[in-house]
Amino acid sequence: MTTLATHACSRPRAGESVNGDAVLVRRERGRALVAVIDALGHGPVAHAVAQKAVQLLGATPLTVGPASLIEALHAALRGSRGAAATLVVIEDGHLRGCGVGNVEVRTPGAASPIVLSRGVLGGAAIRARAFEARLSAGERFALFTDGITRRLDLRSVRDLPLVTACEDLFARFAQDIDDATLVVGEITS
Ligand SMILES: [Mn+2]
Repeated sequence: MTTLATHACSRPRAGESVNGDAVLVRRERGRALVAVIDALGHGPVAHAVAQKAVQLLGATPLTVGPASLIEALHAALRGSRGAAATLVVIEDGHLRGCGVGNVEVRTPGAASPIVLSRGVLGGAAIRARAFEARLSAGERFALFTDGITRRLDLRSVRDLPLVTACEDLFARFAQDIDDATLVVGEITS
């Protein structure tokens, strides 16, 4: 069984009091789900959409797999302003994920370049493609919204403990112009 530690940093765009980004980390038997949602726009309406996504992901069994979780989100957000989301399910040293829109994922050991599907969850038809990577003990991955610059480099903090590493990256790469969210996960055994 894979043991996973995570740390998340998230804050609303400057001038907003609620966050249109959301993070969910959830464990179910031998599996762990890490999901990052970025509802379109920002402010209270985006916040409500992101929370709806969290609620749905909190109530869906992880056995269905990442592409089905994304499809369930797509259906649940229909009629809303929509969202981008990327999620990964960690199990037995494997990371399997799926994303629609621009929530980025960084992971070592990916079998092929990770391609996120275009589109908006809740909007027009999407094609949910899953991606996969192997993760060994001590390895880290990151999910982050577009409030964080893509220059983010996990290797630059590899000697720091997980919490410090996440906070350091967030301090350096989060921007005030959008809600910003970063989750770093580490396989601990
Ligand atoms: Mn955003």
